[in-house]
Amino acid sequence: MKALITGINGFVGGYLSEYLLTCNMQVFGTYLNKIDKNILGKNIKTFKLDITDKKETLEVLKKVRPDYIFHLAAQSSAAISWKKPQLTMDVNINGTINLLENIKELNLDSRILLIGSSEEYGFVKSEDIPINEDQELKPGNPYAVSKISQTMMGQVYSRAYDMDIVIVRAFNHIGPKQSPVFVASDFAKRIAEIEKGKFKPVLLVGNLEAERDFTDVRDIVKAYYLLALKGQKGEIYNVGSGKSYKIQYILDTLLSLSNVDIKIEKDPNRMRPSDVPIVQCDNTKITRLTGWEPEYSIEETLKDVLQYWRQT
Ligand code: A2R
Repeated sequence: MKALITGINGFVGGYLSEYLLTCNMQVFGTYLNKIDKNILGKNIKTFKLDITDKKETLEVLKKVRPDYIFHLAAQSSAAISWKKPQLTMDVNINGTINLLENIKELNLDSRILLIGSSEEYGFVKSEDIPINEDQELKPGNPYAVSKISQTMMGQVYSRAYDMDIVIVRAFNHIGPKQSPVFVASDFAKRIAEIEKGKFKPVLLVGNLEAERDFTDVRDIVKAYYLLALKGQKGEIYNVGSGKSYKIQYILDTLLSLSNVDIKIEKDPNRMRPSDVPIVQCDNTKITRLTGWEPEYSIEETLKDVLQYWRQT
């Protein structure tokens, strides 16, 4: 079976490609900029592709004719979406439309997994926690709006053209190699740098009270694989651990793994006034369908994240 991963060079793409190879899939991937040398060494054929270019996208699909498409390519940061809303819409919405239109025009029967985000739910009230797939959508940033559009286009194309599309709403994922724009990587990277004597022992933090559902990226990619195999056409599935942790717990766990004495200072620039207090996934739908369960504990994941930054 042939699997095409758009955005193979990203955080999730690296783990997903490794996992699919272990499942005996033939893996193809697209990247926008420079390809990671770790991917180059593997048995994976890669294509340079800007997903906003419909013709380029067509060429890749014609060459691969994939059985499965894992559409990860995106402008994936909510923070960047405030600075680059047009780019975010272009890549996340028009890029997805290019992909879907080309698959339709080529008459491919590929199963397509569109990766959306828990950000689509946005401002959820505490009584609606944990969040299930029927929750009303109240997006709080341009990224969330772009992913809502992607999800809705997926449902519309699945219904109107009978395309084999399955939609994911992924909650926060963490793990080694994640960009330090995300909180756990940010803390771990700075702790590792302090340990190496590169900075004085002070860690700047934002809102430590927010509670988020963190899942190890190595568990996330298994969920994507299972949904590719078993997901129902046109359906949306939450992917998240079902447990939520305060950012304070992430910080305390990382600090407990280090021997250096670090002073914590609040940084007003890192405070987001619109932070939703709790995000927690109701994962009943995916667990019932596939039996998926996360295997990594948050403590194991954080240990691996800190270890990664120590070695980097
Ligand atoms: O710059 P590159 O080569 O690393 O590629 C990025 C790729 N990408 C694009 N690919 C094609 N055409 C574009 N115009 C374009 N813009 C960006 O998407 C990058 O490697 C990949 C996304 O990877 P990350 O930013 O690391 O996201 P992550 O955490 O792997 O998330 C995967 C998916 C995304 O759809 C998120 O929105 C969702 O899961 O949560």
